[in-house]
Amino acid sequence: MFDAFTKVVSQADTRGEMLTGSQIDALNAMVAESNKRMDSVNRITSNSSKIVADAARALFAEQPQLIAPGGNAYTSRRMAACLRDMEIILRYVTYAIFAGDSSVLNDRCLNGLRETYVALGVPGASVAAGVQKMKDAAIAMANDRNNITPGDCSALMSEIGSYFDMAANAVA
Ligand code: PEB
Repeated sequence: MFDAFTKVVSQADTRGEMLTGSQIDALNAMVAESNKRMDSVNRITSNSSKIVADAARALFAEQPQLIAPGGNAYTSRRMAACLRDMEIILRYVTYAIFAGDSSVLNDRCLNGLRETYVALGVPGASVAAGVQKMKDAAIAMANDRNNITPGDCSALMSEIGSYFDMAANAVA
């Protein structure tokens, strides 16, 4: 598991080289902007239950066959597993945002997830649709200009979006 710093160190060490000026500049810029990152993680984390529940409701409204008899989220046990899965994915996405690196998400959550879903008969494309709904809600919250000093958050928002996309693409 890497963060933005250990990733750069690991890559430099693999090549047996000193850190480059541009690597140091990039990490320096990340530190300078880190309040935005921490605020985003804080907002998403403290609204995680709402993000999961709203995304699940919207998913089941769009794909009612999932909760009809015979559907993969039918019965309370499978509904609970589904909500739990969405919460797990959101949790790992927040770790990746915090670390500024996707390795924790990839190594501990997404690796083998597609195969798990195939084996269980869980429709991966539906999980991906749910993840996309969580992405939209999370970005709307993180990018809400109320009660903050407005600034340019575009790079961070696209980074946040990329972690959700990674999760969706891993199971779609
Ligand atoms: C992944 N999900 C399920 C299982 C596992 C995971 C390992 C099987 C064991 C269990 O039921 O608990 N676990 C999960 C995960 C990690 C992990 C992400 C990462 C670290 O350890 N069904 C739907 C929706 C979707 C869904 C589309 C969006 O119709 C999910 C929610 N996952 C779902 C369901 C099950 C499941 C299991 C319904 C139960 C399937 C079953 O038992 O038939």
